[in-house]
Amino acid sequence: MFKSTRFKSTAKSTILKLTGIVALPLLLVTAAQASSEMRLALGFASTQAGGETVGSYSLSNIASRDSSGEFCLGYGDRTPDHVLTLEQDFTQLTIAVDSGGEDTTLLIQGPDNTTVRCNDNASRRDRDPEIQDTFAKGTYRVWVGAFEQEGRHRYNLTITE
Ligand SMILES: [Ca+2]
Repeated sequence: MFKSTRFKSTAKSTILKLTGIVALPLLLVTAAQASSEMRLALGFASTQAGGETVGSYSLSNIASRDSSGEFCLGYGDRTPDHVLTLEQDFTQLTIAVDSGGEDTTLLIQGPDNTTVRCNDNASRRDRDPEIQDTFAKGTYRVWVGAFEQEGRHRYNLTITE
């Protein structure tokens, strides 16, 4: 009788421990998949969104090169970090990443799946990326990657008209 109670108690505590171990990775996956959403109309001037690079998904899986032949580099999550909806056509937008000196990359897909823009380094001295272009009205998916796999870098994404 004593032995049986003791066994039950041990079994219960093992189940609780297992539940704890299983629940943690599920929470982390959910957090990594959340995309920040932005809607921009003409005249917004400038806006920012923060984030952190994480992941082992090679962004070259989305496109190996962009529409102008630039390589799509870096690693991130399978889902976009930011979803950007433009309510009108913009003759010029600058989308820049600032991680404070780390090596990050940028991939923008949209408004259709086949149009991709990529950048690794804004300049020879700046390893954060920047894309300046004309953007038609529509929804764009934005990935900020780390140049090295699993690289974790906090960044600010700045969009300027
Ligand atoms: Ca870079």
